[in-house]
Amino acid sequence: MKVSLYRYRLPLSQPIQFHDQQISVREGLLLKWESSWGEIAPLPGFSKETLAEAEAEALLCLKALKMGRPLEPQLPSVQFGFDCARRQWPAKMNAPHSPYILLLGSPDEIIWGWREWLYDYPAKAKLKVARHPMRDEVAMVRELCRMAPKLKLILDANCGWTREEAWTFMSHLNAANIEYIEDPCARLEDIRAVASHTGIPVALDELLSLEPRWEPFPQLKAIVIKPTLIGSLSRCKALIDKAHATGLKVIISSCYESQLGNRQLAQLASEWAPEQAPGLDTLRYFTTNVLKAETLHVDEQQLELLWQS
Ligand code: OSB
Ligand code: MG
Repeated sequence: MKVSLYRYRLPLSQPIQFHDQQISVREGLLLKWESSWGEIAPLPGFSKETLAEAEAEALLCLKALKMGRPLEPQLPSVQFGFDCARRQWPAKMNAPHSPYILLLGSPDEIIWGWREWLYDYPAKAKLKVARHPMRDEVAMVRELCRMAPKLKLILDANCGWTREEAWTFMSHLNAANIEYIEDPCARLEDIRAVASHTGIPVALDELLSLEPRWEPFPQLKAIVIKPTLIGSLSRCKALIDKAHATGLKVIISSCYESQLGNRQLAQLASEWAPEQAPGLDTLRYFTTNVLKAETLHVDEQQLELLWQS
């Protein structure tokens, strides 16, 4: 059996900021298992493991396998990459449900950029909040809803508000324009409290990997699954089954994986949550492609070979 591990470095069209980390180049690993691929790309500021730790664990597991003593990876991004590389993918991948759009930037940039859509705007768009002064963000949401009255907004606070801040912001919203707010606060009990007081629907994303014992509550509308953060495909599937069993929507979402990982996530989304627009619009911020345009096969020339069995 032939296994290879590669590293990629892909420039981004604008720097992206997560918690305390900013990146302008996305780095990750691609694992080739016979002719099948998987991606290992912990996201700085989000994943608990670094790329160096993920690489060390992947190498450890591959070397153990070569010695005939297979070891299963423990880090979420490595579990996801190994599971994808060992999965049977259909010869013809499903046509993905088109993702909702992801708009990054300051409130001014978002409003300015929105003008390009004129009357032909998308049904759903996602924006980050809890990053700029609250007045500006409230004004941005109002202005977008004025320009695009049928638009449904997905807002994501990335756990950035206290209970009081979330309460203030959410009391200014008109529930009719809001699909849901992801992770308004860092604690589940605060999210429950503000959601029930304001009636604004919420979704859990980051909190899912921190709070494995979450339970549904009336304003909880959806859970966001980022397999790179959750880990093995069976763990993702168990979370999805729990959500579906209680009537929650499931949004399969990316973490700025390359085109390879994004395509696999689109396939998983079409199998696991076919009725739901996935959160896969992160590719918009890449300027080069690890896949060859004609064949959509991985362009191994662009990659740095780290290890081969
Ligand atoms: O906060 O949801 C997030 C991407 C990387 C890390 C965190 C997040 C995201 C996204 C992905 O927003 C796109 C999406 O979920 O729509
Ligand atoms: Mg989120």
